Amino acid sequence: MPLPSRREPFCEPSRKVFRHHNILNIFNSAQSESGIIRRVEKPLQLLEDFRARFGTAASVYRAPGRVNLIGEHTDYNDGFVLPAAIEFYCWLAAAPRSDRKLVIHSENFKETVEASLDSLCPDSKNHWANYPLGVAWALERGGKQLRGVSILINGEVPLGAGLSSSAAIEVAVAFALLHQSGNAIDRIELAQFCQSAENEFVGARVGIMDQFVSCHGRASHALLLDCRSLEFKLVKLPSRIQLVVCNTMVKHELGSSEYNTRRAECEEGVRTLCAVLQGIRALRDVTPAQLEKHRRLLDSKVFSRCRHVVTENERVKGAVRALEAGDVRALGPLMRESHRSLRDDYEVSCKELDAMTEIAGAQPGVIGARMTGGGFGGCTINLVESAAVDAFRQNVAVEYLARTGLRPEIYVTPAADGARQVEVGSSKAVTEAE
Ligand code: GAF
Repeated sequence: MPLPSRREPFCEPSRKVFRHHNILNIFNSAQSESGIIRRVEKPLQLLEDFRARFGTAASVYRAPGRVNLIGEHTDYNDGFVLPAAIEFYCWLAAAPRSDRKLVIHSENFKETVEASLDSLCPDSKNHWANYPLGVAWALERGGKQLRGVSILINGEVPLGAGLSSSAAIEVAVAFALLHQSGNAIDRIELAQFCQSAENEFVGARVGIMDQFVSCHGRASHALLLDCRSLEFKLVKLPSRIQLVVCNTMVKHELGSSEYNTRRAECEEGVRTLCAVLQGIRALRDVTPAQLEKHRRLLDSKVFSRCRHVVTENERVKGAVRALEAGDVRALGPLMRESHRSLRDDYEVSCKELDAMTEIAGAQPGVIGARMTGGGFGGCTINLVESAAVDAFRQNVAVEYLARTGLRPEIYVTPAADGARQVEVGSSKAVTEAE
């Protein structure tokens, strides 16, 4: 998330108000008042742009960003997460080449990069191209035989907003490279390749949540993921509830180094607890009662970090139980407590996220509200009864502006399907295929 090398291709060097990006504006113009998205034109436009640039026909692929309902900063502790893919995609058109080159043009950055598959190495720090090149590097290193491919990218996941624009580009590129090179697609492996690209090529020590849900998301469902075994379960979301994402318009900047610091603090906690809890490998193996019992062994800050993680894992399980029992209201207190824990114990919130959550929580029809993603800016996730969504959007926008001076963006998005090839029909209809 907030790592400079991961998100910062899209960010500025200090914590700042989010700068609008073209594609975000395009997305907003495609979102109707009711929040329903119409984007049949998108793949057709992309194919036209591709032909104009590369002179050939192409195939279209897309991979979604994500919003996390609950389970924050638990993925790299081998814990549990409950994200959903969202209807904001990284789109790309791709066609094979006769050489071993990747030629990648970003419509967002209006820039083309060229690289040989035989000598892939990171570009300058924070360059957007490190994500697609890193994915090719990870696939080749993993033994996948790739061919040269021309790629045109158009990302509509808001950049720097904590909705995983990076995972979306990684997964879309990996899917396209494998497909164009005639490789079978194993979605678990795909997510792992993308995570390795980000960890080892881009240099950001992120967990696997974002890439995994971008691969495995399902419309109308959240996804419970065990980040150790990578077993997952789709959890149906109630149809009378909408996912409403509120963008504070503050980029999650401080997160860069702080994300790694949090990871290191969790690892320190595990090292210390190993002395008294034999066999533990990660905070996933520690219960809240065990942590409390051995509190005196830990530095107070490390204890707080660990407490967030071990209690958050319990909240994820509670949230899934509630959804499966049809008791969506029970998510309210869990989301509230998750936000409080992220703010006070993990210290990854900021005043804008706190204000947004507080304002949202006071609106009629709101089931639950919390920050989502790595923190230090970005978005909140709100579960809102469908009938209350219009008033929610209006009231939150007005109150947040009055309180912070920032004009928020508020997106209503269904839970979406994971990465796929998009078949563009002649009648402008879009059908989706694996
Ligand atoms: C970012 C990371 F990329 C994820 O792996 C996860 O750790 C998240 O922050 C916090 O839950 O999105």
